[in-house]
Amino acid sequence: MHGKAGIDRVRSYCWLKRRLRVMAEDDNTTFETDVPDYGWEISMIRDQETLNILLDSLARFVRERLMPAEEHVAETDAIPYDIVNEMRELGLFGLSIPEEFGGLGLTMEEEALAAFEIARTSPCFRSLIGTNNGIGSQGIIVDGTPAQKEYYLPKLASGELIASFALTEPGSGSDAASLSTTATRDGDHYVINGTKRFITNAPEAGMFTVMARTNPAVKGAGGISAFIVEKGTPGLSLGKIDKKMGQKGAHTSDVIFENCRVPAANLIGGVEGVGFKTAMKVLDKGRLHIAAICVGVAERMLEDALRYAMERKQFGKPIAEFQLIQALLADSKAEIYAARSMVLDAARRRDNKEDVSTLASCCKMFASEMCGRVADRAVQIHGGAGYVSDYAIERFYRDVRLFRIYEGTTQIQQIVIARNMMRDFAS
Ligand code: COS
Repeated sequence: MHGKAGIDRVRSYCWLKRRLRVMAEDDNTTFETDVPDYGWEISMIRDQETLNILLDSLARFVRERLMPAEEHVAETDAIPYDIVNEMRELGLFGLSIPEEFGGLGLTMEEEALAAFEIARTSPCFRSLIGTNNGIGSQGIIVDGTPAQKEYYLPKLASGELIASFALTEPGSGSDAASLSTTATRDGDHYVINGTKRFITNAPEAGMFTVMARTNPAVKGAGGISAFIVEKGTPGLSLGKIDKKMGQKGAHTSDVIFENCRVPAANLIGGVEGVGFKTAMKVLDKGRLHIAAICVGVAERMLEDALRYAMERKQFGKPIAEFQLIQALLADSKAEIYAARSMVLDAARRRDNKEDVSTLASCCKMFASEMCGRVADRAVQIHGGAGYVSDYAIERFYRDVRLFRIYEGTTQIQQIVIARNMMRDFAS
């Protein structure tokens, strides 16, 4: 099984390599990597050459296919079907799904490096593949039964199925353990009732990872279990698509369960009462991934701001030559570098099987707040042009606001970090 997966992987990389060569021949450029040299030894990378090919192909895909489509996607609030298909062909839905289930099986560090590249364009593209690689599939990966893994993961890795993570409810956001959706055992089924809110990719999803209370007598985390619920299950319906501030092209909606009967075999891991812990483990990884995305988006915004500052002339010279503009550029560069270093360090530690709950929250908090500051400075550098939609920065400014909120607000990250510090001190 592993051998075959390895051959498939090499095949797919060879295919990528061939495709890159064809692309390079088409535009008469030489075939060479344009992925930055990160300047330090990357310890957990298993195969640097194939990783470079992957990162290079992502960089080119982002530059040549996704960036030119940004405005169209923002206007239509939809990612064109051919782009979704190309994302499938490139294996983007299965980046972090284990190779034995048809994914690329990237380590966390490799995934972070891939996220830096994918995030250099509108975040909606990442959002579409993000749930399959992250919060939508991870519950099955970390705690699923062998049968659940074998059935669902290959479909998620290929992009045949889109996964969604349904934790938040109208009355339960930051206080996730207070959720009130119920799952009542009835023979060899569970009957689910309740409403989930702001669920990313719900309109596109073929399956949902749903946290519901199986034991109403236990009010907190211990009464919660995690389920896989497929689209089309009677009793499952969606609310209208939310009108969001930004991230057009990525969709969220309510997911409503009314006497929705789910086979008992869909209880993740086959064990009741551990669903909250599954969700927290999923979020540890998700928070690290979002932090990596914040780094990539910030790099893009700074690149746009630098270009503008070099081209825009006032008082007889490019505004980049003024020291107050230089301060905005330099502060952003330094903060991005700090966030990048944090993310890679935490990712390596996760790959080394360390508990990174605290570090993932540190990364999510710092990188998302950093991203907000970089967006603000980039708008400032653009001046009046930054406030109108002719420049991408107006869109990015709205898009990145979400990073400080979802997968745990900055305030929740602070609570996680401080609580873990106190727990470690006490022990
Ligand atoms: N990994 C594994 N287990 C974890 C864990 C983690 N990272 N974090 C908590 N747990 C366990 C705890 O050890 C505890 O288990 P025991 O009862 O056996 O000791 C259990 O889960 C409950 O944890 P805790 O008591 O810390 O839960 P709280 O209700 O106090 O709150 C917070 C936890 C606030 C951190 C949690 O609700 C949270 O992250 N909220 C934000 C939710 C969020 O990010 N929403 C975004 C939606 S997804 S886009």
